[in-house]
Amino acid sequence: VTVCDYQGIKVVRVIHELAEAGISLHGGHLIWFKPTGSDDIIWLSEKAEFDTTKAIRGGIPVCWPWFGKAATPSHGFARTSEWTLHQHRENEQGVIVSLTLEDTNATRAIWPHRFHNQITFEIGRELKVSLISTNTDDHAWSFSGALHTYFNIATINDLEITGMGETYLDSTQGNQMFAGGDTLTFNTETDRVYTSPTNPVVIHDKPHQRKILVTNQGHDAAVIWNPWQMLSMSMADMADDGFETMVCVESAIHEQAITLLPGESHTLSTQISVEK
Ligand code: TA6
Repeated sequence: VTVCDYQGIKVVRVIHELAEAGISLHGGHLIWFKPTGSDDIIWLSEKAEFDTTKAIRGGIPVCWPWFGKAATPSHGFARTSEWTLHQHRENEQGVIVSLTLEDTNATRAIWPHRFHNQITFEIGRELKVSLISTNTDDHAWSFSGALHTYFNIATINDLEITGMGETYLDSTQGNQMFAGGDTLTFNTETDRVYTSPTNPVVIHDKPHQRKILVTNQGHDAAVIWNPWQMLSMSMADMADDGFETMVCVESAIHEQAITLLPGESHTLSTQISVEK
């Protein structure tokens, strides 16, 4: 485990016999994960901008303390904050790296609460990411958020996702609620919040002859997003055809923001494994 300079930002680089990973301190953001003998599981935009005022396009952005455009900045400030490397250690399953983020004058100007966040990455044959949020203030506060994982896929035109539950809010259709959607294929912009999530969500990547299993905890929604061509073209940090090889499957707290009393903690996690 070393901390190195990567495109002008600090990245915790993990090289282990079971896997390799890179975690940016900017955003507390995992930007690559590659189990030994496998392709990259996580998608990182070829046009990603490593600018400390922006979120990195790809990887696992940490959306916190809110999801989406509930307030400004969009998806909260955690993904554009500088996290601190707390500790790293090894066990039989691989390497565990933890980063922390606490409130500052700047965060309290946006969101007036004291907090302690710890994000832990368990890196081995599988990847588990756990975000533990603790209320260190003297009053209760509420939050939502997401582990907004971008997955690397062969092609969005030959992809199926199952296991995310039946009902969903469709952001491309005025957030109307729909039902009956437990198998999803893609032929247009897709931005859905599955509101009764089940586990695991399975990404069937047939050309790669693999399934990616995503098991979430501490969430109340599974979000699935692909921007398709028009939106890809409008994003400076995404190639025009970038949408073809990515899909986001997110562990999200959406509907019911979680309320923490002083001293209380909540863990939001996502566990990612690959089956041939
Ligand atoms: O999780 C889906 C979503 O909220 C979409 O609506 C889309 O905007 C995406 O996240 C990316 O958001 P960003 O702020 O990173 O451009």
